Parts: sequence; C-alpha cells; structure tokens
Amino acid sequence: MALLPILHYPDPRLHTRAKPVAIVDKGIRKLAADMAETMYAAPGIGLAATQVNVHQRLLVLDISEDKSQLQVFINPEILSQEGACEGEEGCLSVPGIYETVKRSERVKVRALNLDGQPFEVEADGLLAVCLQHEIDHLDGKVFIEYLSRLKLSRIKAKLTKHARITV
Ligand code: K1U
Ligand code: ZN
Repeated sequence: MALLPILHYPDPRLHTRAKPVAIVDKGIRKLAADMAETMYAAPGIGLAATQVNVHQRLLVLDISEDKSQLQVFINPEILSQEGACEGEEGCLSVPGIYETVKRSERVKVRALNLDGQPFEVEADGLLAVCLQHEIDHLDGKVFIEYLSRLKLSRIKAKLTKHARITV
C-alpha cells in the first residue's frame, strides 16, 4: 500500500469533475486501499479520489470510533435526499479550516462495491454529511464554496498566507 499526496485548495485540479469507473478491477482495488491508508494516516473520516488527483468516481470513508468500518463507494449516485441540517465540516484539502455548512439530513445513495456489485445505503447524521461532502469532491466542489464570498475570500487569504510561510 502507499500514502498518496493530497491536493490542497486552491489547487485547480480540485475542480475537476471525476469520470465514472468503467471496470472495477485490480487497479481500482489498489487505489481504494491506498486511499484508505491515506485517509487513516491524515487522519480523516473520508477521502475522494479527486483529492489525490485521480479523476475517477471513487470515495472511501470510515466514521467509526475505532476506524474498523471502512466503506468504499464506486460511482456513487444520490437517489434521494430529504430534510436539512447544519454542521461543522473540515476537509483534508483545506487544512485548519472548519466551517458550518447546510446539507440534506438524509440521503439514499447507490454505488458499486469492490466486487463491482451494486448496493444502496440510506444514511443520516455524520454518514449522510460525509457522503455529500465526498460526492461534492467528485463533482469538483469543495465545501468552503458553500460559504459567503466574504468568508471564502478570508479563507483564501489565510491559506495563501499559510502557504507562503510554509514554503
Ligand atoms: O473529504 C475530506 O476532506 C475528509 C473530511 C471529511 C468530512 C469531515 C467532516 C464533515 C464532512 C466531511 C475529513 O475527514 S476532515 C477531518 C475530520 O473530520 C476528522 C479527523 C480526525 C478525526 C475525526 C474527524
Ligand atoms: Zn473534503
């Protein structure tokens, strides 16, 4: 397995819309394993392929306390969404920034598993939020883009200043 470098906002590659996975093969299973290792090491509770500069529709997540429940979603599709909720989100591509975002409260998602078999999940709470956040990455959207223009420009300034200091 390998740790993959994570793209950081405002890298324009984060705005790429990922293409569907055509065949769930050995290469995709290796990518999912590498993404899981990268997510656990970060540490994070989710990671989309876009964030590691692979523009295929694949995401991994694990919201369990003991990091024992890895879930892999290939070609995820939101079939339905209901309700509304607000909660604080972070992002491995926007380090150090935590902001409140409005999301659907419940989502029904269909995807393929690592055997290429379709499955459906009805999610609420953190799983629903995390799925929406990761599917947004696959569509080229980063969570801070839901914020006001003023907040977004302040965050951009903070990230640019931080990048200048750490180079
Ligand atoms: O997509 C990502 O960048 C991963 C992101 C997922 C996420 C977090 C919170 C709400 C929605 C989506 C993260 O994992 S940020 C880090 C984080 O939340 C965390 C890190 C360590 C322990 C617990 C949480
Ligand atoms: Zn993110």
